Amino acid sequence: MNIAPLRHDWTLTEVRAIHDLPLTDLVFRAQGVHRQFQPADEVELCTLLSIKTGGCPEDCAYCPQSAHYAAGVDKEPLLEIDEVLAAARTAKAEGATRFCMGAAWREARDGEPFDRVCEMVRGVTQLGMETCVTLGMLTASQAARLKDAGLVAYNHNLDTSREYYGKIVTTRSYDERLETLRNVRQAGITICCGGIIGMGESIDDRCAMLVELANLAVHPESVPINALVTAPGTPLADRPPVQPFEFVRMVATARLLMPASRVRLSAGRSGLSDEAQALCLLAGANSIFFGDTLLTTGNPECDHDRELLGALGIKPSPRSPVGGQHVA
Ligand code: SAM
Ligand code: DTB
Ligand code: SF4
Repeated sequence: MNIAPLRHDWTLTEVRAIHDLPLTDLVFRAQGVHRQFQPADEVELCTLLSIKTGGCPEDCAYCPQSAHYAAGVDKEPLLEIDEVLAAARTAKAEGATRFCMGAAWREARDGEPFDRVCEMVRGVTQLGMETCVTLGMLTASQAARLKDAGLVAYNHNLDTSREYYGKIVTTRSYDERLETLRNVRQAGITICCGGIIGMGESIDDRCAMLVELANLAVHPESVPINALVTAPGTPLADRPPVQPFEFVRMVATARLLMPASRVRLSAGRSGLSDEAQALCLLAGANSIFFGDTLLTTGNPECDHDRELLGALGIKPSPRSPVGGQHVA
């Protein structure tokens, strides 16, 4: 069978045409590509931990951790290394292979807290888990230090299209996001980068975000597709829920554009039925956040996820040797 080469020259028109295919055609095509590039019956289990919660200086309109809004999330100090390692051990015992630590920071700053995060990465790596962190903006030298500590992946989302971005965040620019992604790539850390749907953006905005991701020189090894989890007190608190088929379309389009990447069915799974989740897996999702909480909001319970995967005959994927992929 001919395997389609990875492309980095997608146009918005092309991507919109894919996104808008009849759903059965879209899912059929996405599943075909999925089987060329990915084991068909495996899903990665990634557990999240908020290592520094709340009080963030950024004004991301979706985020309950922003200090600009009264979302009822208290500001807490950076966790101690032992607390984080205990959580990672539990996640491993539950069956997760990847552990992602998130901090409500605008940027990583050199000093004791950053040194501590490096030690957390070292410790989680020693447990045999694939490590990911998301700390906001990162310089080249900070990226190099995280790499040295064993970091596999850095999560830094574009969130939406360049055009819509200013409606969601005003305290940093799209180009600053892209610069951090370059620093991460240069350090030899894999990239986890995706976005959120359901923030009032148009379908073109969704497709334009996927174009940005797919036209990076190397595709992000991991692409989280989040549906907005509405948080009371934030500007987006009253957004209507994302319709399940919209989630399916985003996942399938991401799979078709970035065949060798892991596409993660991320925040918003609690609002999906088991059947809708199964359709997302059929459309090419092969990673989920696994654990009863995301960072500050809820997620399906581990027992329920185990039952669902069991019923579908899908196995948790073994840890990947380098956390990813492929170079284009
Ligand atoms: N502060 C860092 C940053 O913004 O890069 C790291 C943590 S931040 C919580 C990580 C990502 O979580 C955001 O980029 C966003 O895509 C996602 N996120 C945050 N709040 C969300 C929500 N309410 N619903 C869906 N996704 C959300
Ligand atoms: C990502 O794309 N989604 C995760 C992770 N990367 C860090 C975060 C989702 C957060 C949902 C809202 C919350 O729990 O605070
Ligand atoms: Fe801060 Fe990240 Fe939340 Fe934005 S998404 S407010 S940067 S924690």
